[in-house]
Order: sequence, then structure tokens, then C-alpha cells
Amino acid sequence: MARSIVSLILVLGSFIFLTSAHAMTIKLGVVTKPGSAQNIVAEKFKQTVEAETAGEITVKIFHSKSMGTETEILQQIQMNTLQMGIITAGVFDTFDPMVRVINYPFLFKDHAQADEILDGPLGQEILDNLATSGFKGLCFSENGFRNLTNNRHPVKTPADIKGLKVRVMASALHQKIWQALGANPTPMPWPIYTELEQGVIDGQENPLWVMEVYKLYEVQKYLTLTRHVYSPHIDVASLKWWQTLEPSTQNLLQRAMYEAAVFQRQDNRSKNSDRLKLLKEKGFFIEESPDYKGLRAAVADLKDAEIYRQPKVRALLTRMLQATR
Ligand code: EAX
Repeated sequence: MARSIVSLILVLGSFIFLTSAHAMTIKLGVVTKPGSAQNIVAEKFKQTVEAETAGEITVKIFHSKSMGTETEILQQIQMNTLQMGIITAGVFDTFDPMVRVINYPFLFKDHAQADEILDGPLGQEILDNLATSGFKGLCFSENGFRNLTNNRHPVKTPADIKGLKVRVMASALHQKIWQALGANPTPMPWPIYTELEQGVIDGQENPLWVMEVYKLYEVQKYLTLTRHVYSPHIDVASLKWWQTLEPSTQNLLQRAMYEAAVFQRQDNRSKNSDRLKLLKEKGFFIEESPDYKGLRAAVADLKDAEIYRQPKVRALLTRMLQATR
């Protein structure tokens, strides 16, 4: 009896030792709430990783600002207090100015071109360069093409944008874009429902899913399909942490994240026409064909702006503009 208890304890002990030696919990941060584009990537990634490792690796998702703003999530990833994040590319531009290249206005003509470039060598250069600010760039998922909403009046031409107080992300580029379009851009972290409701700002710009998931139709009246920036997420890990992982684990996580990204891009795109219908039903006045020529002309000089002056950034922007022409 005593012997069998001892051997049971030994067996249990070695089992606990074995599992704890390999078991790992990855903390992953997103600023958005469940149902959002970022969360769909995170949940798919979690599913795959936990299924393929039979639970040896657990992914814990921190969402809805429980880890702070996107900028704060990135700072925690740099320090490895969070290991991963699905973060809107716009807010990277204070960490790594190279990212401004993919947020350039009217850069990609459609989703196919965005995928081709971002999954290709130019996208890889941007992911690799993130190592200089402490991130392992894994791949790109999507927020989507961004569109303007506001509460003042319908917007069709740049003249209609003049003087609108538009909330923008914490991004020098996004601020420049809206200055060039004649608005009064106001940087603020996400979410911004209350500020819209209280009229602190007249408008904001985001992909269609945001207007639906965050019920912006309750506090905004006019939607213009400006599609001014294709907004990816960059799916990142803490470089400090990544370097401690076995190559086999790195491969698994890299592949699982790419699969999640591809799944989410398709999921997001497949819902856009229904979203447009829903937003109309909810009372949005929608301008579907604004003066794209005028909008493009207003931002055409941005490539020469100070924010693209660093030689490395400038060189990549030139190549990117050629590749997407
Ligand atoms: O993903 O801050 C932003 O405008 C982002 O696009 C938002 O978090 C939704």
C-alpha cells in the first residue's frame, strides 16, 4: 500500500514536472472588443495553437482595453510583459517610421494587391525591420480600407472636409493626411464612442466593421467611402521572448498566425456588402462615390513630407510606389 502510494506520487511528480517544463501561456493583447477584426485573428490563432499542442501552449487573450491602448500594448510587448499583439499598423509609426510606407494614402488599389505586396518581399522587409524596435513581425491581418464618417454634413469632395474635427490614431502620418485634406485632425486612442456622442469631435475614419461592431451609426450620420488608407494589423511578438523559443515552436506560432490572418482577411471582406446594407438601414447617409481624383490630389505631396525623409524610409516608399503603380 505504502509502496504504491510512493510510486503514485513519483509518477504524478514526474508528470507535473514534464508538463510544467513545456507548458506555456502566451499573453496576447488587442485593444478592441470581441467581434472586432483583431479579436477574430486572435481567437483563430488561439484555437489552432491550443489544438495543435493539445493544450501544452495556452493563449490568453486580453481585450477591450484591459491592457491599455494599442500604444501601451506595444510598449508591454517590447518589455515582454505581454508576448503578442494584433495591432493596427497606424500606431506603429511612432515605434518604427518604416511602417508609414504601408499606410501611405491610396497606396493599394484593391485587396488582391494589398495581399500580394504585404505577403511578399516588401511586406517582409517591413516585418523584419520591426526587430529594430523590439518586435518580431509575424504577418499582416486586416482592419481594412478606412472610410470617413462625420456628423456635420455629407462629404463628397475635399472642400466638404474643410474644418471638420476628425479623430485620428496616434500616427504622424494619419495626422498629415487629414491636415492635407483640410480637416482639423485630433489624435486619440481607441475607442471614441463617447467623444463622438458628446460632440468633442465631428468625425472619425475606420473600416466598415468598426461602424457596425462599435455601433457608430448611433452617434454618426454621414459615411463617405473614401478608402483613403488600407489599414493592416501587424501581428507581432516580443522579440525578447521570441528569441527564447525553440525553432519548432517558432514555426508553429508563425504558421498559426499566418493561417489566422488569411482566414480573418477573407472573413472581413466577405461581410462588407452586408455591412453597407446594415449601415444604411441604421440610418447612415452614405456617399459611395466621392471625388477620388480630388482626394488623391490633396494628398499627392505627402511622399515628400518630413515624415518620409529618413533615407531608408524614403527608399522603401519609392519602391513601394513603383510596385503598386
Ligand atoms: O480597430 O484606432 C483605430 O482607429 C483602429 O482602427 C481601431 O482600433 C479599430
